[in-house]
Amino acid sequence: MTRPASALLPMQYSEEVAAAKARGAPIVALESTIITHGMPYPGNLDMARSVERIIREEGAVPATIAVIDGVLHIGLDDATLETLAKTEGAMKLSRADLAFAIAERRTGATTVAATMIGAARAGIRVFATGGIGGVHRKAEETFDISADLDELSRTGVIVVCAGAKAILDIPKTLEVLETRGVPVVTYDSPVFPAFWSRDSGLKSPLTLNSPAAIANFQTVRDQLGVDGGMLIANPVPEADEIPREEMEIYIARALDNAERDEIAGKAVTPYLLDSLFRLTDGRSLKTNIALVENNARLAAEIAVALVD
Ligand code: PSU
Ligand code: MN
Repeated sequence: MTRPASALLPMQYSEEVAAAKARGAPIVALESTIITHGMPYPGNLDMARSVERIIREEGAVPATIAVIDGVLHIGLDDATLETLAKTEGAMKLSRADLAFAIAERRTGATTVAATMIGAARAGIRVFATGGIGGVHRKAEETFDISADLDELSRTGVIVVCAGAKAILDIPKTLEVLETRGVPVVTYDSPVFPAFWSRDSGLKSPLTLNSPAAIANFQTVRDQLGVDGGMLIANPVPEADEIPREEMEIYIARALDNAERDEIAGKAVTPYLLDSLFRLTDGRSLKTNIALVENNARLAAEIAVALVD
């Protein structure tokens, strides 16, 4: 059945997020593709719960975003979070198909791009994730460039991540972000991080050392009328990192497997992540969870600084 043209967007706030909006409290958006396509169960559920807890501890309210049976949810209650973490057939939604899932009453998890759209629609300015999509290696042949990069250039949300994964071409990813006018700010370090590792071998375009300075930078962008998002890269804590040289060996193998299995399109990133979990005997998952938790904390601090 189609909906009448006059109907409002089917969008639902969790009670906690609705209350936070009503009192003007800081809110941090969270994506759901990392839950359904980024990590295996039950580690994915543990991660989803712990990032929500960390955001609350820091004085903000978490809003995990997903499409459930055609409704755009801004904030999930714990039972829904658990169901989603166990769901096998969820769509992986980006700008191209977020509206499709709502129109067709499907269930889908939001990538960075789709989460930014949902967050902006809900008036949420800060979003925490693990890693963003970017320019894939050999993109000059495959044209595989994540829609996350274009979204960052057009949608006004601050995205806190741990850098770009070395499964991507990091120099090309930074070039595209520069071309599109997306500020890339590394937190408390002059070098851009590479997800599992603190050092990508590349200098960060910009560096800031406090959540207040990041909030202030955003305020000046607003005053200047510069729209679009910004990317905050937060290096993984030293105790949890896997050195770059070591990861590179596993990454080379994962990329070989992907080529052999002729993986393309949306399936590439989930395939590579799964391959790496296996190749590292789950060690990459431990690091992945630690860095998302670290990002959730910083995102909450930025959200708090923005409302102060
Ligand atoms: N990086 C991760 N885990 C993830 C993803 C990226 O460490 O789960 C997901 C995010 O949702 C990101 C998406 O937006 O992969 C990018 O997919 P693609 O490369 O197909 O655009
Ligand atoms: Mn892609």
